[in-house]
Amino acid sequence: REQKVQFNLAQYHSFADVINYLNSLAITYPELVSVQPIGTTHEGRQIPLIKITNKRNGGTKRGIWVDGGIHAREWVSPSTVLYFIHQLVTQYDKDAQIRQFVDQLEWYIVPLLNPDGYEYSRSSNDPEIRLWRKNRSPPKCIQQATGLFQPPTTTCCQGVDLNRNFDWFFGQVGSSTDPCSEIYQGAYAFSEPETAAVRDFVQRHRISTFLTFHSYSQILMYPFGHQVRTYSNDLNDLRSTALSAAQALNSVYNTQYKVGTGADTLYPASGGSEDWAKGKAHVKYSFLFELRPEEQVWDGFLLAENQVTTSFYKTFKKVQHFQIIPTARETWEAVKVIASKTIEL
Ligand code: ING
Ligand code: ZN
Repeated sequence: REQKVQFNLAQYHSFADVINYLNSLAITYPELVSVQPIGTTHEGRQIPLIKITNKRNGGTKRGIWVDGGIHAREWVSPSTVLYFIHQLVTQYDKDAQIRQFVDQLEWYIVPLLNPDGYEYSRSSNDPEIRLWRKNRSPPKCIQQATGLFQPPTTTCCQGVDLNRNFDWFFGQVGSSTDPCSEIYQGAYAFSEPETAAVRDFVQRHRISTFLTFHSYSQILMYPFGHQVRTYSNDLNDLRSTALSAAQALNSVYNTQYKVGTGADTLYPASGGSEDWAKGKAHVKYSFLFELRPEEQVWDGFLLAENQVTTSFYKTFKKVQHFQIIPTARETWEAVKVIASKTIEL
């Protein structure tokens, strides 16, 4: 059956290609896979969710939520999540551990949570477009003073930072009320169809583990990100799981990850999905991955598919590691550790 579903995981794909891939998996592996839309974006795209579980054994199973591509320019995130989907579906018959994951868990996976932003970022190499972060919510306009006795000008900008739009200390820190800002939080929590879709789906299903994938910086974060030195009361469980996951990731190519909260490792920011999942939806395990490359790289969103394409990587030594497949492979090892912990709950 693997030959029937052709999809090159080593390349970046359009939204339409991703939809076709998910649908062909559902047709080819009907006993494991279903695909459903969880919401419709401002530009009218349906956000697809793929559910992977062994449908022949019923009963209530724990759910694992996985999303990629919440930020448009972080292209390696959806690619990595698509690799997970491929592993779960095609290794079911070949790998006893994967079979256990698919038999005993319900995987709810959204590889492209922000399809409007993603397609926009693919539409040009102009940095303003390729490096787009937000969704494509309609223009919001603000009056700006230009000077004494000058008429104010009106500026209109599109897009909300979806990872500032969740209901967790919304609008408090590391976010902006300026619609032109890259970290514009939106008019109110869950104002956006993409974030409202996550909220509704997670609240209506039994989700034990929430995993959200970003790039870049090589950090595995646990809650909370809105304030330094602020943790959930089961910090020890989250931290030990994250450390085991980071160690498993490291064992593949020796990639070094930092482990900690977003506030302690990067900067405080409120309104993030990982914090909301833990603090408001009460999932047990909530983690945010910042994938390759490491923090110090300046053009890390332009992670090469499988060749050295960007100026920076030409001069960089560990070039072969900045690729989709190695990034996905090592990250999958971390996800398997977290999935095992979810089964043990
Ligand atoms: N990084 C996350 C962001 O949304 C984050 C990381 C979240 C840091 C919450 C601190 C708190 O800013 C990316 N990739 O945008
Ligand atoms: Zn991000």
